[in-house]
Amino acid sequence: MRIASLPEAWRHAEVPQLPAIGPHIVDEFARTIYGRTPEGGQLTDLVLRSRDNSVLDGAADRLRHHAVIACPLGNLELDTITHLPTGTSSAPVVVALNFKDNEEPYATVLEAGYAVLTVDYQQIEPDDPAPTTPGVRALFPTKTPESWGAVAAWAWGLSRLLDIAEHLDRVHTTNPVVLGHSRLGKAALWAGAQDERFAVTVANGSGCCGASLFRHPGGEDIAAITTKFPHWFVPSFSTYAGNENNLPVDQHQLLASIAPRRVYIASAEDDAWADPIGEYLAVVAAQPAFAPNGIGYHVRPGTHDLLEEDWLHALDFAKR
Ligand code: GTR
Repeated sequence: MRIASLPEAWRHAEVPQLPAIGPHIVDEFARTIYGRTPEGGQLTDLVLRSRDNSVLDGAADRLRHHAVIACPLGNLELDTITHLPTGTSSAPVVVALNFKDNEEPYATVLEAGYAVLTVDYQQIEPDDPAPTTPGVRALFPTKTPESWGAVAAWAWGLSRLLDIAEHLDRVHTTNPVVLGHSRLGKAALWAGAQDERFAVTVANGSGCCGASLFRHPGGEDIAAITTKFPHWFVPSFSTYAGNENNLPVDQHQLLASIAPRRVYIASAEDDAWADPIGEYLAVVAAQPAFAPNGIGYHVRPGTHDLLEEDWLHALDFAKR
């Protein structure tokens, strides 16, 4: 495992008492935290809407597609954007949801040789405890106490982006990367745990219910996250508020569940709400499940953000 400049004080941090790494854990995470992802959701139509930034060879740097995904109770329609490195005929792909209505810049990522396929996360499921417009969860029947929360819906969306990537020119899906920041880092981890097509899973500043350990005190806890974001998880998850030690799982097991596929976790030193030390200790605890270069980590100075340097460290890891 490669760790870039670990803060001196962290070297003495100790992994708390944790549940053991073992098989069948993904199901336990579905039951207790994220909810069960239903079967179904088929890409049925993918229409190229526009190409921007034409360059000399006639290729395009940005492709906008309209995708139709047939679900049991209706269609989910997505407007995606694919950013392509100029001049490449077949680039490896990163699928990532974005917070910014598709308008996030990706220049550095493209320089690293990757294409990025992205969609605004709220096109998949509104980030609202009482949404006024329905998302994908309304397109599947029967709600049960273990039905999926919004984080799982976003994770499902990441898998559908990979379905779309499989149909794109100038992109290949050998060793695809799934990446997310913050709440979308939680979704990236849940997507990586469930969809074995993802070769590399990257979670940046993913914090509580992402990479950080529930049993390491600090930052956001179950009481805080389930009060503010009850729609993200199964309703019964809130019964573990203030009772973290009785939760049957902890997040090092989620990281380990992705092995032998590769995982990269990134933290920021002053991102106290995400508990960066708890993220680091989860990586330490998960490490035995991975091959030598199977899990990577960095912490950088600064606050809660997905910076160019975070992308570059992650993609450098992904390439190896
Ligand atoms: C915070 C939330 C975190 C994290 C973050 C984000 O408000 O408490 O769990 O997800 O939002 O997504 O920016």
